[in-house]
Amino acid sequence: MRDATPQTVFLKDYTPPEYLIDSVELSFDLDEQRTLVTSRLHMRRNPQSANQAVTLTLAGEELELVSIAIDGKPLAAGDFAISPESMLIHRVPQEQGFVLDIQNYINPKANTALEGLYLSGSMLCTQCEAQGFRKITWFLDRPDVMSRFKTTLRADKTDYPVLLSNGNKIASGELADGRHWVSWEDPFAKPCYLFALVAGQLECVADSFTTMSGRQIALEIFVEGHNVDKCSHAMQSLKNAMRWDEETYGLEYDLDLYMIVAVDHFNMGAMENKGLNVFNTKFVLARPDTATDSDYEHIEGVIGHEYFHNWSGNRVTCRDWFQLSLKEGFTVFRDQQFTGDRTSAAVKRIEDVNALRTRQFAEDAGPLAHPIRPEAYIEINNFYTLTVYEKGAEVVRMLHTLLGAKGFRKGCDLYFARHDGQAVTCEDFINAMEAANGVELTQFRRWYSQAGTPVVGVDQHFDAKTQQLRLILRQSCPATPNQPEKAPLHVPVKLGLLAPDGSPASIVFDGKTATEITLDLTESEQTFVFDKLAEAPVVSLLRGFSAPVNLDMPRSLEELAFLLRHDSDTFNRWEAGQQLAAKVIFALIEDLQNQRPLHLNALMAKAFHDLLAEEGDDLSYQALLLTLPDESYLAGQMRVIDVEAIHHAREFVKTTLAHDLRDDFERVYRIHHRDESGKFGADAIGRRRLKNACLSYLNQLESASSYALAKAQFEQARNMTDQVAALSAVVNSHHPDKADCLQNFYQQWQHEALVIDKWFALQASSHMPNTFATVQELMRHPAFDMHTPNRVRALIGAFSQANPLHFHAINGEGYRFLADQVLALNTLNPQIASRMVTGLAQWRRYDGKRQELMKQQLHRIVATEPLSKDVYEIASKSLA
Ligand code: 0A1
Ligand code: ZN
Repeated sequence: MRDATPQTVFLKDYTPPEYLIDSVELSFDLDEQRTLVTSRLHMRRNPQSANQAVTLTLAGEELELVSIAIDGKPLAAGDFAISPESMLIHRVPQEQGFVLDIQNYINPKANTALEGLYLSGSMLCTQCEAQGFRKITWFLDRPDVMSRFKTTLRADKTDYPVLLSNGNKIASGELADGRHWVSWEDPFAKPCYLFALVAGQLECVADSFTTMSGRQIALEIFVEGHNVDKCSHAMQSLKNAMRWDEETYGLEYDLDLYMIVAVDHFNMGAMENKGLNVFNTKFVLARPDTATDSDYEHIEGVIGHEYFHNWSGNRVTCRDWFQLSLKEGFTVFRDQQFTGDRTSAAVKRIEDVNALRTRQFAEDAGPLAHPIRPEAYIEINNFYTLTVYEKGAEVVRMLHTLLGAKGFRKGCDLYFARHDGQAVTCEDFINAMEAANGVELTQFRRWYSQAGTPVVGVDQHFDAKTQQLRLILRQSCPATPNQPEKAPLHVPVKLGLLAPDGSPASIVFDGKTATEITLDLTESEQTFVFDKLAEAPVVSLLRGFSAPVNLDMPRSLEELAFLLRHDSDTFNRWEAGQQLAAKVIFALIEDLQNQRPLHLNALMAKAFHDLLAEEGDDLSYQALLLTLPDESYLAGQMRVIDVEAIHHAREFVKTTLAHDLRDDFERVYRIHHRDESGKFGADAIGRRRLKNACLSYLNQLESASSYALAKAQFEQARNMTDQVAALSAVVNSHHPDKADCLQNFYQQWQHEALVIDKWFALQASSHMPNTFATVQELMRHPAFDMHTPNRVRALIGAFSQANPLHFHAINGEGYRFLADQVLALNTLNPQIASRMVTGLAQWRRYDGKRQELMKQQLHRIVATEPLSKDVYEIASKSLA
């Protein structure tokens, strides 16, 4: 909990560690409430450190000391001092290395924050990133201290038959009183944030993988007995990831064993601990009847992400936590490439950009904006952000675009060769890219230090006489906290030209001819001239979303419809449809605000009619083309967010399209409606997506036949994608059987926690009128539990982050509710509490009344004592 003034940590204050820990011998006498930790640290002074002080400061929190000795000699009370966050040893041997022995007790059961060693159900597990290891024992808990770990676990054999840690199992045996022990050794030096242990009654699903050099790796997934039938997809995903990293990056796995453990209680998605990943069950367990197609894809993506960390994160790690994007931005980029290769690259890119623009752009435009390499933090756990992860991945993607796939690979090869076994910085990554490609990326580096989303404005002039198109690009970036002035960035702008008939036009630029080029926008304003154009072309700009910027390029509805029909760039084709819909919706919002009657623009209906007549081969992509921009995406485009007008205008478009094109939606629904449960090929998934997109439109009709359609699909579905799509339709309508459907679904799935999470989330995000009352009722439901992060996210998270209409109710009940829950979580699980506060951070974007109501709740939170650093930092920065 918070001291009087929480300290800020600054990047500029970084200094190398004064001491090093070459190796560690840990042993654990495991017990739910009283685990004894025995630690032997082989330490020495760091020759790289300039500091000559003879004191040693170790981090440690919530630990009960039993004994401490240096080189076998117990320390006297006056030799050291313990504070709530550290231990200071006044004098340690300087000349040669020394051995520090510590014994301490910890209480896993009392650990509801889920960092350090904690209980998940009846299983003991650890989470050490970022600074959880200090809740296990006193240590130099910083990523630039890398040590070899040997770990022995002792525990009751009945309660904890499986005992796991990093590396290879080297010995095991029996003890008296029904206890047993297992020893593990990790041959690779690592920072303590990658340490892990797991103990429990677990079943093992085993397989193997033969690496490119012919080594056989044992693969083991550990789950509770009732989940053994939901591991095959995760296992296949792991093998796919291992092969992909060999083929794409030339990177091979290094240990002989790779273990994954799935736990019910986890603050994040998963964790890349060396050789022993710990996963949120959400990203492991899948069976066709319990997991949706999107769940299947996310599982493969997260399994890939953690696996790829073995190189980008573990073999080469971060020097300090300000460099977090070094491993996260890079690894997200790698997992995006992987999923793109495994599924539809077009769909994956659209999904990623959509998430970036709706969520990261909001972060970048608000009080919590920070560069992908932050310069200061109070609580590092608050910096596992969309900016560090998703914008970080965009920055790596821009390097890939600028250097080309081959050049990027050369840069990666050099980075891994230079820094294997080291803890390094983002600067080292760019240096390797430069050196391997003989280029200079001085200006590009600004992406690491500058926060905010740049705006790129466009002017174009076509001269029929000279047959030239002049394109004037301007860039600017709004001020962000502590960064009032911004310098121009190096923005790669991918471009194509379309002839008036929709065919690609040749690009003659700088004396060269191409069908697509990448412009280097480096100045605040720059003019690009294209030659030999007989007619004015239509410009397709920022193809593939080649840079994380806001493009300010006014276009007519006709031009957008043209691009939606003809653009050969799958991203920009989809984008044209989104812009078209957004433009139509914004016009309707104005009509609503001025009490004018609403009419749907005929061009929009025509565009959708054409889309529904199309027979494309990527049906998931077709489904995306039919999806209207999200309410939160639209909100991000408004100066003052009008939650209600956005909702009603968007609903009006959806309902009118459903009425006008009912036959088309029904026809496409029928074409693709069939039972392909258990099939996960692109075709089967695409058919489900397209069909369910149609269902969602038809559901707007609120008619006997639309009710029958949803109900029939709900009852007949034999896969979770179709079942949950149908239930969502029922929940988001006045369906007469809503209560029954919800009840039946609950009955059917009450023993599958991940499915019940969907049940909570669906109800919490419904736009139907009585949602807030339902949410309050669900808080009292026996299956709701504040100690389970997935459940909290499913109910409180979904309501506050995926239900703008009801969360932002003008009477302030949503805000009050959220603050109540934040304060309840503050003492229980600060990380989850602070994630929930972000629902209030965007208060400046709303009208005066809502601003006041949101601020009131933020003030209430900040005034609470005691307040965790996590919540304090987010709430106070939101108000600043
Ligand atoms: N490194 C993990 C994410 C992670 C971060 C922090 C955690 O606890 C505070 C847990 C997991 C990843 O990127 O997958
Ligand atoms: Zn990661």
